Amino acid sequence: MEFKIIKDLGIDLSRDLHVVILTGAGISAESGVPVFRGRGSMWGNPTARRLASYAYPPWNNRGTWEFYEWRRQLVAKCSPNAAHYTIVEMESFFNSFCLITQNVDGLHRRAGSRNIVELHGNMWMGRCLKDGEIVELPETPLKSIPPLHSCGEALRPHVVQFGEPVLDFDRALREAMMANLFFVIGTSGVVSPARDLPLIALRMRAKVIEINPEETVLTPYVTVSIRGKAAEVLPRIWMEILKLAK
Ligand code: BV8
Repeated sequence: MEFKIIKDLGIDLSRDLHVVILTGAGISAESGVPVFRGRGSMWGNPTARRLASYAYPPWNNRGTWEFYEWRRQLVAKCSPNAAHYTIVEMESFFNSFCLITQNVDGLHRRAGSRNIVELHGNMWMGRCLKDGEIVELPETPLKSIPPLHSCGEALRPHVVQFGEPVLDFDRALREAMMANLFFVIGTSGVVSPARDLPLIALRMRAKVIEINPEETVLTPYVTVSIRGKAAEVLPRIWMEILKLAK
């Protein structure tokens, strides 16, 4: 099934394609990281619901950090899966490639992705509310809650909340506009402006492939939508592309 899809895309598969991948929480589902909406969502967990209710602006308060520290400790026990690693292989194969993720779990970086736009930030980093400096916070449990910046000010999680502008969107937009082949993997497509990127790529005549076990709001618009799990489908699609690429 995937073979025919790739062959029928009607594009010359080669290293020179500009390939862009947008991922959402679903790509980490098979690593054991809960998604945000639908089946297996984080909100089915009463601890997550309770802790999230204490998270509030200015985001460097105790409640916010206890919520993110709970998620950091959960993610620390998870590993990247075959879909994360396939994306690393794709990054080294194509001459122009960009990974854009909505995920804050850091699993793409742990798998080895380098050319990456983390639209919603990264829970393994903190941001100083005084001078805006971003610092790595790799250790869990944190030494103090809230963690402190070297300037003495408390850090907030370097994670974008609703109503805050996403990070590096100009770059993500440029990449979507230049894409010939755009994958959208494991996202419900409900959060903007991330969900606009595949639609912009489509408008610029890119072929857009969606991989998701369920239909999403993007499904009616994409070139082809494959029902399936990222860690199962993406490696098989990648094998077909390698066979066909000149
Ligand atoms: C902004 C915090 C402007 C980080 C998150 C009314 C209408 C339209 C838009 C709006 C509106 N009101 C407000 C808005 C804008 C708002 C928005 O889009 N709201 C939506 C919900 C209506 N967006 C924003 O506020 C953004 N900022 O617009 O700023 C601005 C500009 C200038 C100046 C000031 C302001 C900020 C968005 C960032 C929000 N941060 N969370 C955190 O703690 O993680 S959003 C949250 O949802 C996560 O970050 C997550 O990344 C994001 C998207 O979710 P998905 O990744 O898609 O995950 P989800 O669970 O939904 O879906 C999982 C999918 O995986 C499913 O489809 C499932 O089927 C699939 N799946 C499951 N298993 C697998 C799988 N797929 C493959 N394989 C599997 N095995």
